[in-house]
Amino acid sequence: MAGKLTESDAGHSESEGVIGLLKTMNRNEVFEALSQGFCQHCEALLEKRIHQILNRRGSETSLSNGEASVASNSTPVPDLASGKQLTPVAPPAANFDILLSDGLGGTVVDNGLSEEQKEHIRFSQVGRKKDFVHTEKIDGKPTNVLKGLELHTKVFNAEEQKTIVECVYDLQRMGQKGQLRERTYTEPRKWMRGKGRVTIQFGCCYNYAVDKNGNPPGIIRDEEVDPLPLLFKQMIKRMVRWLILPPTCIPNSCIVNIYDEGDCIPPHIDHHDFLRPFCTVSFLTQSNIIFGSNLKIVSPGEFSGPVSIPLPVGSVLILNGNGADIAKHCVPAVPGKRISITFRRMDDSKLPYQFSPDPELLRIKPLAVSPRANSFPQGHHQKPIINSSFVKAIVQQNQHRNGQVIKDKSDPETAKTMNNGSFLAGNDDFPPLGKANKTRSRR
Ligand SMILES: O=C(O)CCC(=O)C(=O)O
Repeated sequence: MAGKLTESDAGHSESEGVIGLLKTMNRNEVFEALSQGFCQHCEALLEKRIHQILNRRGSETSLSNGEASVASNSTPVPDLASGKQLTPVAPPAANFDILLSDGLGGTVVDNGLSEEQKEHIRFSQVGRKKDFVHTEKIDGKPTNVLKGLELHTKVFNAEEQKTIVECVYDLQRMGQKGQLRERTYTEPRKWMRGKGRVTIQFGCCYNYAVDKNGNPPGIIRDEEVDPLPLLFKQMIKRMVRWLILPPTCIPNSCIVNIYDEGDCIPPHIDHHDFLRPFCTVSFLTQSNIIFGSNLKIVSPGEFSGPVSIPLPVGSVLILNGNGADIAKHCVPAVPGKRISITFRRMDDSKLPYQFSPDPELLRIKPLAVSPRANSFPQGHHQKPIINSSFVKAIVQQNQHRNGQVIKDKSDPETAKTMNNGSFLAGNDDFPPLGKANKTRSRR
């Protein structure tokens, strides 16, 4: 490679040679060109050069506190006020494109990477587990009832989780003060262990069980709830861009579950008024979700089933295929305060009558990644070529410089086998929504 990068390469003029070509490219194109297809030797050489350049820049920036820190600090973080302003307001285009925070810059030293580069790096750090297997006999046939489940970890970093959780608490306060539409916020009376989960619905009013007006379970088309908050739309955008959700099934509704310690969600299969896949994002406390075609009630808030999957904070669980439609799922009494946000796309024929599609959610494009030679069978789940050792080196270099500790633990998502059993959720487990107890604050 070194030889090829000389300006007077084998009869090529500067404008024709590799250096000449590189000079005609913008930063992102250069980044792309340098991110793929090198042999070990060339990659090592490139890595060495990058280290030299970064070291040089590191010593320069440590002597000046001007431009670099300004550039880093200028990375926009979504305004929590987004939770307060529920009428959708179009954010400035640049902010919306930048997607939450990059988590690479720290607050003091600029890492010299463009927003696009940082997004690629964050994207390459996402853990993706898609090989969940648990075989049960369904209609006499051995069936992997977990087929279609995917766990994507490290999708939202600690800073982003904090922002999202604060936003949820802001929304909860608004709900408690009666500032959200009636069926948006529901805080049931905690009449027994496991039964206190608060829910906040956006995009549609979903009825878990026949309600006081006789509405059957499903989306109530003539009922209005508040639209998706801006921050939640940014989360959706990230999940589509980072190949977690397909662009063919962009969520247009969500339900926020706020669990106190001991609260649960009983075994269920999500209603088919919602398309597949759908997903749930976890915050505050890692909890287990249990899957199986038969789940058993053990005691109030406690359930058992054949497979238990830990949901790390900041992770996204995709439910699709058998994992959404054959296996039931539930979250037993949680060990500590937990928040989850379940994003789902409504079936077009079930949209609320007043629903109008949000333009911000119409044109989300997945991040462009170069497929490896051994590309994955599902086209939208290819590993990016950008995940090479020298890009990791850039990340590590910057983490070192910003004083961050590098953790590279494998994800603890090993599924445990538990007892099998049978269970049918009663109406009692999903009380009708819309009766908010506005007298208590449980934060
Ligand atoms: O809290 C969770 O992770 C699961 C939520 C869920 O199953 C639902 O909202 O239907």
